[in-house]
Amino acid sequence: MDGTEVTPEVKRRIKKLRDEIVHHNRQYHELDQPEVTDAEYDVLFRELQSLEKQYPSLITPDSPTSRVGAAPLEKFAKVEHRQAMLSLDNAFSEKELNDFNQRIKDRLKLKVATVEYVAEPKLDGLAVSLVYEDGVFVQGATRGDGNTGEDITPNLRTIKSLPLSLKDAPDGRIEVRGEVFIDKAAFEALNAHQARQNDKVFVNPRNAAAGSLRLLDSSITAQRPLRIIIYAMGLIEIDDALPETHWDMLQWFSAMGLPVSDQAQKLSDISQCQKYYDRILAGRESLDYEIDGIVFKVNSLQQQIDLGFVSRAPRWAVAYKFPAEEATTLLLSVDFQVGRTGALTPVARLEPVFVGGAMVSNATLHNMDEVSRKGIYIGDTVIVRRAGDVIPEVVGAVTSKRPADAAEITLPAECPVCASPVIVSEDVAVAKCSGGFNCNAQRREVLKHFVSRRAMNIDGLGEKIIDQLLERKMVSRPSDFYQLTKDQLLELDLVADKSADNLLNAIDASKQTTLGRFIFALGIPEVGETTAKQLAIHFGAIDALSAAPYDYYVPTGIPGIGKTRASRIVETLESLPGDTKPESLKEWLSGNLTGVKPAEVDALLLRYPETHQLQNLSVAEIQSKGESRVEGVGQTMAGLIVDFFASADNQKEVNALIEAGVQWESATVPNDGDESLAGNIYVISGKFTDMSRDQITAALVEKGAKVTGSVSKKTTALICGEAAGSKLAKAQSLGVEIIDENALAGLLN
Ligand code: 5U1
Repeated sequence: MDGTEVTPEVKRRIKKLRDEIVHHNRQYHELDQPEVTDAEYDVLFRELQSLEKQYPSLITPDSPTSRVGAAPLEKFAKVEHRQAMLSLDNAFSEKELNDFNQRIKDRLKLKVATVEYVAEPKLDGLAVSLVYEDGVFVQGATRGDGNTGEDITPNLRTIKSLPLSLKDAPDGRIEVRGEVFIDKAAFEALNAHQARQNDKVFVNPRNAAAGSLRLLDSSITAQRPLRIIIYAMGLIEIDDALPETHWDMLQWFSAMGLPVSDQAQKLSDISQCQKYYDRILAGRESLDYEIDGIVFKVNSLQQQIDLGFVSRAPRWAVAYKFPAEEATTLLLSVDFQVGRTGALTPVARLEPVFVGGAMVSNATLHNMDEVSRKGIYIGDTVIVRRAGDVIPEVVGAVTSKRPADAAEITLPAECPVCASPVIVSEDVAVAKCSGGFNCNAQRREVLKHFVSRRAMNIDGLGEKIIDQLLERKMVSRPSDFYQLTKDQLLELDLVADKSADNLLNAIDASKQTTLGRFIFALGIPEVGETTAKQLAIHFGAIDALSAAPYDYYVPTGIPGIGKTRASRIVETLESLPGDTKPESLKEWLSGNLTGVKPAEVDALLLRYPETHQLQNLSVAEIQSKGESRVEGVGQTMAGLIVDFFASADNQKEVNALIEAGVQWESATVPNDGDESLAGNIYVISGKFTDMSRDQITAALVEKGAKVTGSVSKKTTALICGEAAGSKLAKAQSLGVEIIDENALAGLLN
């Protein structure tokens, strides 16, 4: 199809391409059932674009190519609305809703009959008007002041759910009104993208939608995930008769391909309206998009005409608003709260404001990165958000209202609770108090976490009691709970005889727990309930967990060797003769490992210099950055777990808890019933050739033994490899038996 002469064949091809693209758009954007891949879609789209470039006379305003945006505008042209764009009166209570219904009945002189309504969620977006001429979208405008808006046609064209032409539309003019908005998930993704690009992040989905629609460069709008829902008609000039009810009008719109709310419902009377409101309010969080209330409209269009308007708002409709989820207030100051792991969280102290159905005077600012990303200063007027049960947060600042003396929010150099230095590491956003367990705030949070329902589940040990126990120095570590006496508890305020007994019973009952709960209760940074369970299943014993080194979790392997090559290497190594001398290994490997570079052979030998080591390698050990052996435990978390158990204080506390009687059902590691080492306590130290330290731990634990981190008089034996160091000296001084690798093999067989 060369040349510029328009042939019937070119016309047919263009029509076919447009039909196909419109079809695929619908399958993808409306029905979520794509029939072609993105690449296949792109081929069709590009062919249409190139044909339109070649034959500009064939470009039509409804061509799907117009969705990618047009050349940037200098400014928006004004559009006079031939029929004013109305606003809505609000209702804020059931009484106000009933008053609205009564006014309608009075005006319509209906004594007993009920009024039928249609309910639709009130989207929190931007109202627009769309004009279709003979079924083709020709103009779209903002509401503006209701009489004059701005022509944003190129921007509206980019919205995938807005049909550029209507199905089976009558000739003439059809004007409809609706709301442009952004889904909650798409908003989060958009903001994440904006942040990555160092571009402006939006305060909420409404602002993102409004900002995107009012861009002079519609090719940027085309990249924004905008949606539209149509809810009313504007001026309609067609020969056909119009529907008689609002409900039928919505069905008509939908049949023409205009998107209408899938939550719209016809309701027989006003009591049904209240029920609808309650239902949608309760399920508001599960909707994909933000709504700020419900719009109720009289269903009969004749009744709507009879009722008419008062100034800018129709008498036949009302917006029954939900409690606002966002409000503005003053940021008075910022305090820093210290969490269980020492993380400092900036907390905004606010002039109290009613938001999301409650008074809010504190809101989280998450961390200092968030503070600078949001550009918030003390003294600012800020937007506060409280949705459902979510902790209130400061969304952003109203910069136009910033006072001259607004002060920067700065991280304190010292912990506000214990005055230890605050540490900021480069790789994580959070600042931390370095006081550890000596910091009262951290101590308090550790204790609260330990007793919490999902951890040790000690019923009745609330915040107030923990605070008193801490103040009176009756408890400073979790294991101290198990030493509490009734007399001590009776000294506390609000603890009577009966509740002291209950508390002691609850503490005692908590001793019988599960390994997963116990690991979770320890409060290892980042280790949540699920990971704690995974660790319990994987290791089956606390000793095996505490002995596992970093490399155990995330094998670091040989740089550059991926999973496929690692599998091939492991397969080949199976044929490595057992009697190969170390000095011949390099030759054997170079001759047998195909596709492995000499530098990689060297790296392999450096790490595994012995024949038997090479014969027993796993894919995970060779693969560079192999997958974690424990689900959910990546490099960062592995580091935190290892650090936790490397601390002598933490080891001491784990032992103290076990000595206090905390216990769980036997290990989840499969065991053939051999408990021959039950009751024995081993310590492992040094380097071993045949087994890794965690393999040794697992093998001992499987036979019922305990493996601990430090040598004491209770230690049965020290399993001693090469370069054992101070543990060996301690074992010798205490007269503890010392077992070498050969003797260990005998113990385990
Ligand atoms: N769902 C819905 N939102 N909304 C907003 N319907 C609706 N109707 C409106 C407005 C401003 O006005 C009509 C009364 C035309």
